[in-house]
Amino acid sequence: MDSRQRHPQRRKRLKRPLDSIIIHFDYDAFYASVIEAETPSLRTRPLAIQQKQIVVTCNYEARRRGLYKLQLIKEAKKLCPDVVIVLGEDLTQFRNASKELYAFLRSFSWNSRCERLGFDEVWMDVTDMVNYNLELLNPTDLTSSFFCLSKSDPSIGFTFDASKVAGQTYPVQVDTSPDGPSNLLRMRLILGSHLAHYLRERLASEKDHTCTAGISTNKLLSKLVGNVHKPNDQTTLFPPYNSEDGQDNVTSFIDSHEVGKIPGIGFKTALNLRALVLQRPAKFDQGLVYGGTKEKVLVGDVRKVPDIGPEALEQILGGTGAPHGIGAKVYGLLFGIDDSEVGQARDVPTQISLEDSYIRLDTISEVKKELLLLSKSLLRRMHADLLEEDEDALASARTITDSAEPTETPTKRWMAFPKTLRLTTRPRPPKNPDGSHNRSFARISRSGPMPNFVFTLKDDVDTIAERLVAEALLPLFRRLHPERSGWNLSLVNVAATNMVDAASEKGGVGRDISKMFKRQDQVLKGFKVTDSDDVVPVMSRAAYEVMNTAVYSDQTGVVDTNVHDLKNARGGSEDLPTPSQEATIATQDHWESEDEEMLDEDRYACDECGAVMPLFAMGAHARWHSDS
Ligand code: TTP
Ligand code: MG
Repeated sequence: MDSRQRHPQRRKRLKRPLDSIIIHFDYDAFYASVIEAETPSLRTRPLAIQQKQIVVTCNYEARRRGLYKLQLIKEAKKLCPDVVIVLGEDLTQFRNASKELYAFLRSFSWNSRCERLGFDEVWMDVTDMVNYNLELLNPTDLTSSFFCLSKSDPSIGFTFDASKVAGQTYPVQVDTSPDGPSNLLRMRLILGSHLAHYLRERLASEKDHTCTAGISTNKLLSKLVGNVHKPNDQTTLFPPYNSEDGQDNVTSFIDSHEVGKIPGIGFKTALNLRALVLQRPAKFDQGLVYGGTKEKVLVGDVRKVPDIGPEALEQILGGTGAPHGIGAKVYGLLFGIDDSEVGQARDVPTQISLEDSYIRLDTISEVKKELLLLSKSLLRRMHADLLEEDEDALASARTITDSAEPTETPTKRWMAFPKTLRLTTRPRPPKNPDGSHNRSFARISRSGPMPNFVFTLKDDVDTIAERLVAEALLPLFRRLHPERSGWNLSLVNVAATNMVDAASEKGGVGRDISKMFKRQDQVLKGFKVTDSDDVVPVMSRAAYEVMNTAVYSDQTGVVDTNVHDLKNARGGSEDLPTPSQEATIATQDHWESEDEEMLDEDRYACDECGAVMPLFAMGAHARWHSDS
């Protein structure tokens, strides 16, 4: 039965909301640029960053010589024998640089709507700054305008020519005359383009990083339009944005994208959409790292499917595992409509999670060793991400001396504390009767309260880690795998979740560790930790009252994976796989749910080494095995 018969509704043209102005930043060759900032002489050399056997990124000099992201190191060396290769397995310096650049951009924001995706992308909702400056424009003298960066100090800002857009535009030829159609939106986008230009220049001159920017009315379009001119450039998606007949710039822009390149359309959804258009599965190009599919199915092709609409898409894409309302969401995306908000800046991640993958992990003593390594990394990350300098150290010290924890060193304090410790494993299933392996297998997890002793600052990380393994992780492990042997794990993940914002606690618990411990004890007593695979701690009424100002959120925090893995921070866009390491920063909306969608079903494990990756990366990975 074809889709027309099943879904007899009419095709609708959607109206695009135009209220917001969003800038998307993507740092150029980010890891390479971090290395170059440290060693500027490398700027003129071809430079590649290596993780496992793969070039995760390379600078633009290397790209000029034919190198590309996710190329095998071996090939890169063959192509460019003088390439400088730097190991990028340790993410610390990239994480730090990312935080610093993000803080810099955020410092300009008025509304704190500033959201990071992965390490090297940031969206800023600059609607308020743009609208404020729109009011300040003098229509009779646009060429010498002043963009005000502070509402309280009118002298802070920069001069600019508001009769012209800054940087590039999509389409190339645009009408900038002051009284053409879409005048207001055009002016607001022009203001956004100048702000983006200014911020990019400051980032380059003060932080030594160039970036690429996209300016439009939502997260989706700003991210996509930024890609039009890379690197070190910017592109504004120019009006008209709406039309009766589809003759607007958004339609022509979005229609030319392959469906798998649309952030928010995950790997599986893209497969389904291609199959919908082709009426059969699309052919894959196994040999390509970036691969995707041999048969490109464009957004425009999907929109032309007869009787396509939100309900039809819900029927095709909905079902087990798919988020509710996926049909309406995807239908909107096909029109370039994305109503997800730019997330409010957050100082702490909502979750910290670390994992490693294994070819063989099947004895308790090995498991203990790995749990210890993961626990040490987890604790270091908790210290790095959740502690801040305590300016009130003396005051805190006085309080602490009266408390049960008199020897705490009060120079740092917890900004947030995770209430739950989660252990996840991915056991390899036994071989099928015909000797084959299942390609993808599921993760299972158990959770329990995070023990209080992890928050102490008087013991070193190694000591706390040992205790964490013995007293919390091994008991969780035994619940997951009660048998002493007979299992073989391909992955272990240790996570600190259910982050509670200390500053939002009544009475400023975050300022006083001893009080926090006491209160946390009370709170944790209220947990009913269940044994389900998807543990959501349930709080008693009393515990809820203690914690009534706390923030509960399921947003993903930070995940570092030391495996060949998918860069699942990428909002479901399938052109950005990560072969080795990943870092995920919280997002609050469908960008993340798509990632979640990718997490288990769309990852495939290599039979040979257990490395996990999306289907389209498997060809390259197999090639790597045969080469190595
Ligand atoms: P990207 O933004 O994809 O790449 P880039 O910033 O290096 O280059 P571009 O100029 O094209 O934007 O990724 C950001 C960083 O993430 C990159 O510097 C290295 C890291 N990364 C991985 O760890 N794994 C991957 O698979 C990719 C593609 C990137
Ligand atoms: Mg980048």
